[in-house]
Amino acid sequence: MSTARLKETNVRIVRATSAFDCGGRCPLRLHVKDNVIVRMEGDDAEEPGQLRTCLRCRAYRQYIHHPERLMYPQKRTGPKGAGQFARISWDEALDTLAGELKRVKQSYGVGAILLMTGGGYLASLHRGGSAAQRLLNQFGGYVTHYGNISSEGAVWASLTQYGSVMVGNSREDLLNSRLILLWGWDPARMISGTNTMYHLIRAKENGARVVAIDPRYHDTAATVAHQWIPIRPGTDTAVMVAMAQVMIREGLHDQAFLDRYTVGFDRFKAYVLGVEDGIEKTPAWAAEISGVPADTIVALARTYATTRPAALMDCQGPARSAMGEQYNRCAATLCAMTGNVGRPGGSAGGGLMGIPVAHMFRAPGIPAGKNPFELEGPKVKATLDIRKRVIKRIHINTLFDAILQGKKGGYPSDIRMAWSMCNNYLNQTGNSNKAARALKGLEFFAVQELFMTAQARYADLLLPVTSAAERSDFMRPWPSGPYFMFSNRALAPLGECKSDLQIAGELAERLGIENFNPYGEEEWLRRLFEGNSDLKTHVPDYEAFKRTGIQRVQLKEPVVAFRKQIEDPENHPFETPSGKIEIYSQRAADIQHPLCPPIPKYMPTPEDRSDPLAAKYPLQLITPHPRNRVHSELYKVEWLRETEPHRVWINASDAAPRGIADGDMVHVFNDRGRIALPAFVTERIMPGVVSVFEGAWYAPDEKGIDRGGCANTLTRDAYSGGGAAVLNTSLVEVVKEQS
Ligand SMILES: Nc1nc2c(c(=O)[nH]1)N[C@H]1C(S)=C(S)[C@@H](COP(=O)(O)OP(=O)(O)OC[C@H]3O[C@@H](n4cnc5c(=O)[nH]c(N)nc54)[C@H](O)[C@@H]3O)O[C@H]1N2
Ligand SMILES: Nc1nc2c(c(=O)[nH]1)N[C@H]1C(S)=C(S)[C@@H](COP(=O)(O)OP(=O)(O)OC[C@H]3O[C@@H](n4cnc5c(=O)[nH]c(N)nc54)[C@H](O)[C@@H]3O)O[C@H]1N2
Ligand SMILES: [Mo]
Repeated sequence: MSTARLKETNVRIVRATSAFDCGGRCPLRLHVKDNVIVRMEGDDAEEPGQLRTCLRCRAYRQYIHHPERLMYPQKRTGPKGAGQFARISWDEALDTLAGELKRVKQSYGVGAILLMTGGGYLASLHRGGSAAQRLLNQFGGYVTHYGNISSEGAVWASLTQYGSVMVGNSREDLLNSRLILLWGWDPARMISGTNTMYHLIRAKENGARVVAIDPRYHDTAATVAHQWIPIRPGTDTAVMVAMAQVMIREGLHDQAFLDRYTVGFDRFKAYVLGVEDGIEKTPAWAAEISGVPADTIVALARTYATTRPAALMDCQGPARSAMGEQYNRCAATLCAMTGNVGRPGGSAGGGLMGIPVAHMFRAPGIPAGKNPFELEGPKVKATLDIRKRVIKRIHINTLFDAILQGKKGGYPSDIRMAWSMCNNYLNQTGNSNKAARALKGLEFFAVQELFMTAQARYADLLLPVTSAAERSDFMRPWPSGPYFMFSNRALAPLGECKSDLQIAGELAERLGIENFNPYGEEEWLRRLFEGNSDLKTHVPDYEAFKRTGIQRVQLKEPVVAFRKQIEDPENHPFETPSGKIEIYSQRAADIQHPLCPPIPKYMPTPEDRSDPLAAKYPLQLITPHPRNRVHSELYKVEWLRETEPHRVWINASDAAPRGIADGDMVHVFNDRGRIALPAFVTERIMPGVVSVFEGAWYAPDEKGIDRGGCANTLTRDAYSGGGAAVLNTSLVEVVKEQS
């Protein structure tokens, strides 16, 4: 469209992006007329380097202008969870929330106030959780959660092994690889940095061999893999340990690399060869556990050890399990055994894949070198906030158990009220039925949301918030970057929506906290920019950044994690206590936690295939991330629903004896709950395993059957030794629904 024509039609083009927790960050050009996005376009940069828009961002307009967006404050009128609400004024809403905060503080103390924040909006200024944390800090304190529901296993592993969470290479480095192992990694769906697939496809065209090791034959495997190795959930470590055994027995490992850069390989070797426990971890041993044939393991070990450089790409899905951190630690150990750490075309493993440029997660949740375990006993972690006030934290995957059990269950306090924003944890943490019970029992629950989500239905008070299109903000891409985004405000707030920051500011006035939100958006952003060394380093011209919406960072060469440590070890030790890669970790040993051994190990866990419970619930459930949503976000968008119906994946050999045909309505169940959804009978999942994408909205009917098909109705609210949420470790049974 010509500029003249645009002027005539009063269409503005706004450079923006979304703030979803979606694995990428798409530059968007929003065409706006009369406060409505009428059309959208993606990045207009030339190839290579154009950042292709994903399907979720292509549906952004449908999301922002969805008819079910919350448009005004509401209070509960029916029973808790019934979703019956009536419209109220902002004054009434804010007076109510401020009043409840004061009442609960006065009656029970601040330990009775739970703040729930999450990854709903990943940007700088308007990140809802930050405003609420700042407010409650000034109010006197609160209880909140710790542990990343997402990647705590990988964080633990990377910090233990490397003392750093920056374990990734920039994606164009894949072009230097001769072998790429997609070990529980499906970037065609979860993105892992916009353009990761582009580089993976180019790497394959460049001659790299690609092998997918996954219970599912996923989209990335279908696109680029030469070989698919199906593996039972939770058994990756066994296969990796057996690969180490093959390398050691055949002398294929890089002993010089191990001697120079690592500590503790001998301890690991003793375990692998069975010196420690009398069991040599042979391919036959691992085959029995994992379902991967022994000769496949032998061949994989030989190929991986002799094809250099090779990138073993472990990620977070398999780590979101009952001993998840062992998988990432063992992957990192194989990377060291093959000398691939710090080398172009190689990889360090560790599962996080981030590079230290323009990276959203640059500030790690846990500082390097800190013991990531609970500081005050098994269920509580205390941290000092900026004002040196101790904030008690509960592990994210036991949040609702803490509400139900309080002090008598070993938690820091009895929680009476919760205030929530940017999360849908009832839906997204383990055991949704328990979560629903917990939320019903609260004296008061306030939720700031864009939609009446599964969790929002349990609120006493609902506050409508603006979307990313109604605010300006700085945003960053997921791990691989490298670029910064300035997302320009495209729309005036829709309906009566307010930003989380504005809400916190108006609450502050009611709580007698002064000067909480002293600047307008424009000035806040300027000040944030001035105070952010990362932005200051890479963005030479603020006005140009704002105008174009993006600052790309030109890398002279691909970023390779730990390159300096490998090329110049004398001057660049690893950030571990020993200064080396810790295959044996004294810090882990000191914790003396039986589920967190100092070397990576395979250990059986509750609800794996060896659990006696498997007699009753013989199928292992995995719950990967959905292509057509961001977790539970975008769930209501019709365009996206059409792209992939919500179904349970089941192998034909499991479906047939149960009388299940493709498309049949089935129940997936265990002792925690029961969901109803259609079956997808397919060879794309291995026998004995079923898969339900996470994020569909929990919707129990009058019999308690979750008709929404929320994966977490079936999962456990527990965490591994290293703090990983065990969302991929559940046993279930599947039956055809009786009509
Ligand atoms: N479209 C979309 N993209 C997203 C998100 C989203 O919701 N939607 N969420 C984003 C977020 S917050 C995150 S943390 C990342 C998550 O990214 P990941 O954690 O990598 O994603 P998952 O989908 O959980 O799992 C990845 C793969 O692991 C496989 N898998 C599961 N269990 C096992 C196992 O035991 N062994 C092996 N070998 N494989 C296993 C699954 O089949 C899947 O193919 O994705 C991000 N990207
Ligand atoms: N079974 C299973 N469960 C999982 C996973 C899994 O692999 N399997 N993956 C886990 C992972 S990796 C993650 S990261 C979590 C994600 O867990 P959550 O962060 O709880 O997931 P979302 O569905 O993204 O919920 C974000 C909510 O924030 C709201 N929101 C968006 N923007 C704003 C805003 O600006 N202000 C406010 N107040 N609200 C906003 C959205 O409408 C949405 O309801 O899920 C975890 N749950
Ligand atoms: Mo995540």
